[in-house]
Amino acid sequence: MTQSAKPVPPIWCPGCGDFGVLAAVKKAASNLKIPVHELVLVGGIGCSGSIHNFIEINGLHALHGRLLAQAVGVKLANPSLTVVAAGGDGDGYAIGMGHFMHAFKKNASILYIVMNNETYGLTKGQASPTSQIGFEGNVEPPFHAILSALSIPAPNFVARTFSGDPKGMTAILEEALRFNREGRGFAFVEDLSPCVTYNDTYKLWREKVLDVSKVPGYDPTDNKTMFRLCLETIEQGRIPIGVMHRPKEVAQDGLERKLIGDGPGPVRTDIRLESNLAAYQKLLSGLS
Ligand SMILES: Cc1ncc(C[n+]2csc(CCOP(=O)(O)OP(=O)(O)O)c2C)c(N)n1
Ligand code: SF4
Ligand SMILES: [Mg+2]
Repeated sequence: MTQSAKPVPPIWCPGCGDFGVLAAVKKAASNLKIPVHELVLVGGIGCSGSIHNFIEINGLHALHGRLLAQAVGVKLANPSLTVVAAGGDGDGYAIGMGHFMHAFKKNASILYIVMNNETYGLTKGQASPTSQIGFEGNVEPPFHAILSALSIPAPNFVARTFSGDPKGMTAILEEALRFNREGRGFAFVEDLSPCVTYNDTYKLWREKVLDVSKVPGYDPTDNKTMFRLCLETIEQGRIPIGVMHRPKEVAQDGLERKLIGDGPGPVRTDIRLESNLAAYQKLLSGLS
């Protein structure tokens, strides 16, 4: 068993949306009774990425935009762990974009939470890939991560939450973690997490969020339906939240199972020479 670090008080600005994510992660993990030594949180670089310092957990601070590679690595090394990657919109959708798209294809059973505040909070409020046109001189339309997620035909869990609705967020994180722990694959949850210092969107988002489960035709088992429904919701000036993809199949489809099967993974495999001598000699004889 590893020893988890003791948490320190959050250094976030009072009112930052990331507090809601911290509380919801703690509550969801405790509701599911996940032992601390089985839980790993890989943080990105940014205000959001420091979340692992504020919770009693095995934490790892990844390189900027590379938290998914590191989180998938942790899962493949020891599939019995519950692995959460958490970072910002800059981290995930700018420098980390390549890894982000591949994560849906790879489908390792980890949870990725993006705290989207539509800005680079830590570096003092520049425009990010999700910023609205006009924010800090931005002239580009915002990137919609949920639409990209839904465009990939993979059995991932996809959802969006709002820090102004902590109850809804906790329920969704709980479902996502359950999905991971059943080995069913990748879970992506984008949380709308206002940066009260550089981009205070609380009031606007509270008025505009729309729970997609209330929209006629809602069917989270069907990507095509949900892509259209979310796109139309955005075109109407609303912000879709809720579960966007909940695959029908209950197959244990995670990458770790495809690569490792039911085995314990490299971390728990006996790699001593004396235990593997016969296999080693067979390998050598094949080379001569
Ligand atoms: C390789 C590299 N490039 C740039 C930076 C500077 N940097 C630190 S955090 C950050 C962006 C943070 O924005 P986001 O991921 O949205 O997190 P937030 O602070 O908004 O939670 C950048 C560009 C860095 N640390 N490393
Ligand atoms: S600068 Fe913004 S994102 Fe960073 S802690 Fe403060 S409110 Fe949160
Ligand atoms: Mg950000």
